[in-house]
Formats: sequence, structure tokens, C-alpha cells
Amino acid sequence: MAQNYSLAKVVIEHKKLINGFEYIEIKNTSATAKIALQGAHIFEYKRHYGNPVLWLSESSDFEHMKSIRGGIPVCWPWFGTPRALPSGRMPKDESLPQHGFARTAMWKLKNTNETDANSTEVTFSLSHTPESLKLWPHRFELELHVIVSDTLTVELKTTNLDDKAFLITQALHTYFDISHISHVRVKGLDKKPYFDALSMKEKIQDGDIIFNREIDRVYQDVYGKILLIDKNRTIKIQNEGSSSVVVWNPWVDKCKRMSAMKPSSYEGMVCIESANAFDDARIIKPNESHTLKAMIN
Ligand code: TA6
Repeated sequence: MAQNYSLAKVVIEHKKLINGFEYIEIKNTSATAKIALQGAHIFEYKRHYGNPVLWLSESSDFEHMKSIRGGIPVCWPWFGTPRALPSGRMPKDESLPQHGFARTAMWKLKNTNETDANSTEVTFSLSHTPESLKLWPHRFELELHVIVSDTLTVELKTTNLDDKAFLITQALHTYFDISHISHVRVKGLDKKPYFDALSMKEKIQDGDIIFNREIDRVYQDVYGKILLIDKNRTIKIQNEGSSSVVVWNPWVDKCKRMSAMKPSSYEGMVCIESANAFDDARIIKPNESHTLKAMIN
């Protein structure tokens, strides 16, 4: 069942994998992208030049209720494990899914817009269900607005449909495709405070981030542009509605223990995640909204 909304250069197609896994494929004169309805998960974005911008694991699942390994998982309404208070690094609540439930929920394709030949917009939505209310007792509407062009723009808008305020933490958990982990450095976080999830300690970044071991950090007070500098290209990330950024590479040992990763997968990816995490958690009042936005180019 393929519905073609195709003009000369622009294609927006609703497709299914052989196992019925649904996604939207976008092609325009700037780039191509693939977005799964499960999790409104962008699992491919590549411009018509250079390597793909997003990394996708060769052994990723495309199955019901299993998060895709790679691309941009939407971590919502909590990043990591749910926390009562922004500063509360409380013991893990194993009964609740890591990184929330939105990334394995089925979203709806709300609308599409072919702005012009090189820019295409799609919007996905997700609302509370009896299942979600058991995991998280709040009524909400979530929208993911994506603009596919030379820049990939992703806006995650949370609206509180409840009669009481609620707190969220979240992340656009972006996996970037890189030439090799030993070639890259991350600029833009110098002197920033971060929580080191490995030592569970607060630290201050000194200079650029280079990768020579497992790194799992939540940076705070980040308002400027982040640069991912690789051998042949620099990717720029600018966030809005956010002051926290997560930087992660599992390195050798954790990579071996992780689902849908090959032992060498850590060499070809790095996560730089646009977030509202820990102290950057957001309290949203009834009938109000908050938008987390990432611009990647
Ligand atoms: O964002 C970094 C992180 O929280 C790491 O600790 C690691 O667990 C990663 O997310 C992947 O999580 P996942 O639940 O997708 O396996």
C-alpha cells in the first residue's frame, strides 16, 4: 500500500517493510529521510552529498515495541530513568522503560507539507492512551515536527492536556555517523558543568571532547552551537528550548553488552543529544506547551 504525494522532485511515501513495519520516506532536492511511525523515529537522513548524517546500526531491529538502534530516538517523558525531582538522582525504577515510552509507541502522521523542491515538512502526533496512563498518569499531546532540507530541523512539542502541572525530562537522542571515533572531537562544551554518569560525579569540561574511553555525560548551561568535527566534515548542532546536551559513546565493553550493536559499532557512531535532562527538566502547566528544537547541518 503506497500512497504517492509526488511532484517532480519531491516524494513523500508511506511504506512498509516486509514485516509490516511502517515508515515515511521523504526525497527532495536537498536530502532523503526515513521516519518510522513507531516512535516518530528518524532512522535515515542523508543529503545528496557526503556520508549519511545519522548512524543506523546494521543489526538494528525494526520490530514492534523494540526501539530502533540509531537515528534519532525520542526519549520522552523521561530521559534515562524517571525522577521525581530535577536534582533527584534517585535509585533506578526498573519497572519503567529506560528513556520513556514514546520511542516504542505508535505515532500518527498528522500532516505533510512540500514547502518547496528542497524542503519538506512532516508532523507526527502522539496522545495519552489507557496504556500510557498506567506508566505515566498524565494527559498530553506530543508533536514531532520535522523539516527535511540541507538542515534537518526537529521540534518536539509537549502540550499538557491535564488539569495539573507535570514534569518532563526528554532528549532527541541523535546518533551521528562518523568516519572513526578516534578521528572526531566535540567543540562547544568547554568549561561547561556535566554529570558523569559513569562516576556519578559532577565535573567541569576542559577543552574539546575527544574519545578514548566510554563517555556518558549530561552537560548543563549549554546555549551555543555544538560542533562535531570529523576528518572530512563538521556537523553543527544548535538547540532551542534546551540548556542540556548528552554526549555518549559506549566504547568497547559496553558496546559488547548492548542490544542491536556489533562489537565494532562504537567506532562509527557518537551520540550528541539535544535534551531537557536532569536540572534542565521542564514543568509544564495545564494547557501550556514546551518545545525542544534541534537544528542539524
Ligand atoms: O544517552 C546515553 C544513554 O543514556 C546511555 O547511558 C546508554 O544507555 C544509551 O543512552 C542507550 O540507551 P538504550 O536504552 O537506547 O540502550
